[in-house]
Amino acid sequence: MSDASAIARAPGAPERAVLALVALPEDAVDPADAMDELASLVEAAGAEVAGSLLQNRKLPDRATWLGAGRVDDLRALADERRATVVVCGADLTPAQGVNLEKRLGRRVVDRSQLIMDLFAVRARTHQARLQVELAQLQYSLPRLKRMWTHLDRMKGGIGMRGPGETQLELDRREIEVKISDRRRRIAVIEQAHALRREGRAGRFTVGLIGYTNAGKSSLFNELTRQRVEAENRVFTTLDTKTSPWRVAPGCNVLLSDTVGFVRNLPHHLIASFHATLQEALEADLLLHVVDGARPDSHLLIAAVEAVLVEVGAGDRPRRLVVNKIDAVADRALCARFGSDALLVSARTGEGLDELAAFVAARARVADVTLTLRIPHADGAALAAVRARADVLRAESDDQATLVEARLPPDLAGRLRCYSVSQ
Ligand SMILES: Nc1nc2c(ncn2[C@@H]2O[C@H](COP(=O)(O)OP(=O)(O)OP(=O)(O)O)[C@@H](O)[C@H]2O)c(=O)[nH]1
Ligand SMILES: [Mg+2]
Repeated sequence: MSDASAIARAPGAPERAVLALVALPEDAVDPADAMDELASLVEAAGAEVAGSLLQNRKLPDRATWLGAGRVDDLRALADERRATVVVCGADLTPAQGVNLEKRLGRRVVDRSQLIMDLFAVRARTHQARLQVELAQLQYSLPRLKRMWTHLDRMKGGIGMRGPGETQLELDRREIEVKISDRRRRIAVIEQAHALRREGRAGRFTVGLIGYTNAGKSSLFNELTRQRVEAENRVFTTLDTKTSPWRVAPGCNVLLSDTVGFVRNLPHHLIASFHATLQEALEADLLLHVVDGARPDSHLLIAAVEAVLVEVGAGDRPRRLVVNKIDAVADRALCARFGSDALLVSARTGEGLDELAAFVAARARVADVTLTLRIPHADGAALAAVRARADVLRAESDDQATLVEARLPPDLAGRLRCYSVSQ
């Protein structure tokens, strides 16, 4: 994977992109917001936005996505702005891609390619790299006919990084071999993950999920006192990190931070990021983090819910956490999130105690209250109680410590041999 290629540059200059969007009557998202989001994805991929064109249509054109007249306008705009690439804000069929490239005389990148490309640039871990590669290879398979011989010189730009770059030379068989190789390597990683999760059996786990840039990593850092990268840009996090979070005295849960979602996340990406997402999605409780300062937050919430359903996590217990409350001028507006929503700010710390108390209550639902007589000889058992149980009463004699405590179920099971409860 040619991660180092970054965005294709004429030496020194970022790639110049013209954006195109077809607004359909059924679109929930305001076209201006959709265009802004497309621009932020393009900029995050390292290109410069040189212009944009929007067309309202009842349906996309089967052959060229945009209507014929608008394709000519787009060509003129791209020529005038000296754009090296045209980025379309939706997925194109292989035929639409070929036709548009011919008519526009430059590379055309669709939304899936753009997002996969962005993931390719951001991927830091071996696992994330393999997962993006797999998605890109699968995407390229039905598009092999799209031989951009006329554009051969322009390798290495958005949508061309990673295996896409070699798409022109590889035949289907080679790609299929690569796909099965990546699948095999990802399966090995999935096994390691499953083992790690097994090791945590019995611990209450909490997953932070939400739209990209909602502030998940910032919250994770505040709550677990860790340092994962948090940035004002999309898709900063592409892997899953899990750390203990002390939600109450004697109550530690495991908190996971993971990759953010975006609307219409490419299916291939969702499928290949299965291993990464699994750790967060299998949590006992999901905290759905939304940027409360964004006026379109209800659309972001809906987009995240749609991805959850797609990955089979639509029925996981979850709670809405409205972040960036410090940036909301009129708090009354937060009523739209419903009375169950937890209002927080990772920046100022507001609401984080309430969030911890909420999670502690959930984690403790299954707790068992026991009175244990733990012999001094079993120091490990006493240490485990001190670390993971809520100690209500403790007294020692010369042989043992008598403790009354609320214990998580796995620990209660292990220590039941010391129980003196009725
Ligand atoms: N005002 C304000 N900004 C915040 C708050 N929490 C996070 N941010 C900012 O929001 C931006 C995104 O934060 P991240 O924590 O990287 O967001 P994320 O959800 O992990 O994003 P991805 O990993 O890209 O999905 C950063 O610029 C943060 O400084 C908050 O409570 N208030
Ligand atoms: Mg993050």
